[in-house]
Amino acid sequence: MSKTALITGVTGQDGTYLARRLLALGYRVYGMVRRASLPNTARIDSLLARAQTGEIPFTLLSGDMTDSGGLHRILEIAEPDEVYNLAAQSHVRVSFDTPEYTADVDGLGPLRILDAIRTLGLTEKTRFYQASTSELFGKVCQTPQSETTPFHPRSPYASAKLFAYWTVINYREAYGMFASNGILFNHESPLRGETFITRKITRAAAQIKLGLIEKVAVGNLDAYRDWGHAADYVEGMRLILNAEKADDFVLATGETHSVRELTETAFRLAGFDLVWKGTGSDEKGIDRVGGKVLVEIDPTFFRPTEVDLLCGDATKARERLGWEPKHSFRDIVEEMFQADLAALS
Ligand code: NAP
Ligand code: G4F
Repeated sequence: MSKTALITGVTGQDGTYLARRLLALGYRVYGMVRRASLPNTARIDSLLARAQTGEIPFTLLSGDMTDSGGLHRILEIAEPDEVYNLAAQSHVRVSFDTPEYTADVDGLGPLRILDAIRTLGLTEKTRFYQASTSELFGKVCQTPQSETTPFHPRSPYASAKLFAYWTVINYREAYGMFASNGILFNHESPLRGETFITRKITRAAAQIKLGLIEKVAVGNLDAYRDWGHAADYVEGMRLILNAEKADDFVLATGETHSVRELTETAFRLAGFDLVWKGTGSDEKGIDRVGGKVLVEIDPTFFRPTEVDLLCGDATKARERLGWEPKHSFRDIVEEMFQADLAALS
C-alpha cells in the first residue's frame, strides 16, 4: 500500500525536492499552499502539470500556518501517514523585522498541526517531521555541534524554532506521538530563494559575468556555515520519519566555509579572481585583472546578533539512519552558478 504524505511549505526549496522524492517513491502527496496575489507555485509547476494528466498523485490544499481551522481541515482531508512541516518564515534577517509574525508561523504553527493530529485521533497513524535548524545552536559553545550541544538562539527566527523543537518533544513524551526533529544545517540548491547568501552570490556572479549588473552588496563576509545540498537533506527527512522510533537528528556535512570563501569560489567560476581591500564596512572585493569593484559591504545586511560559526556533527544520522551527504561544497556552488548562468543567458 502506498503511503500518503502531507508537506507544508511545498512551494519552497525543500518542499519541492521532497515532493519530487516522495512521488518518485510512489507516495500520494498533498501539499499545503497559501494564497498569494500572484502565483507562488513556480518551483512545483512541472509536478502540477504531471498531476493534471493523472501521471502522479499530487494535490494542493489551501492553508496557512497561522490558521488552526484550516490546518485541521487539511489534516482531516489528507489523513496522512507522514506530515513534513517545512512551512516557515525562513529568513533569519527578516525575522528581526517581523518577530511576532515569525513566532506565530514558525513557533505556534507546528503546535497547531501537532494538536490537530491529536484531536483528530490521528496520533497512532500520523508521523510528524519538524524542520528544526542549526540556528538553534546560535552563539555556539562547542564545535562541531551535535544533538547534545546546548542551544543559544540569536534571532526571533531561532527562538520561534526553539519553541517548536521542544513542542515536538513534548507531544512525543506526553501523547506517545511519532514526532521527530531534523536539526538541519544550511542546505542549498538552484531552487534556493534569491535572498539567501549562496543564491545571492551565485546569481550575482552570473549577472556580473553577463554584464547585467556591475557589483553586489553583501553583509558579514566572515560568518561560517556548514553548507550541504537540499536533495541530500530531504532524503534525510524521509529517513528520520521512517526510523524505528521517533528521535531528533542533526543533518550536516561536517565542513564549514566562510561567506568570503563562498564568494571567491562563485566569482572564480565566473572568471574573476577577487582580491580584498579595506576593512569593515569599507572592505571591497576587486577583480585582480580588471581592477573593478565587484563586491562591497552594505551594513543593512548585518544582523543585530549574528551566528558566527556553524559546523555540524551528523554521526548519529550516519550510524542510525545510514544517511550521508553526497554533494561537496564546490559542486553545490558550481551547480548553482551554472543554473543561474543558464537561466539569465
Ligand atoms: P523556503 O524556501 O523559504 O520555503 C518556505 C515555505 O514555507 C514556502 O513554501 C512558503 O510559502 C511557506 N510558508 C511561509 N509562511 C507560510 C505560512 N504562513 N503559511 C503557509 N506556508 C508558509 O524554506 P526552505 O529553505 O525550503 O526551508 C524549509 C524549512 O526548513 C523551513 O521551515 C526552514 O525554516 C527550515 N530550515 C531550512 C534550512 C535551509 O538551509 N534551507 C535549514 C534548516 C531549517 P511561499 O512559497 O508562499 O512563500
Ligand atoms: O544565507 P543566510 O541568510 O542563511 P542563515 O541565516 O544561515 O539561515 C539559513 O540557514 C538556517 C540553518 O542554519 C535556516 F534555519 C534558515 O531558515 C536559513 O535557511 O545567511 C548565511 C550567512 C549569515 O551569517 C549572514 O549574516 O551569510 C551572511 N550574509 C552576509 N551577507 C548574508 C549576506 N546573508 C544574506 N541573506 N544576505 C547577505 O547579503
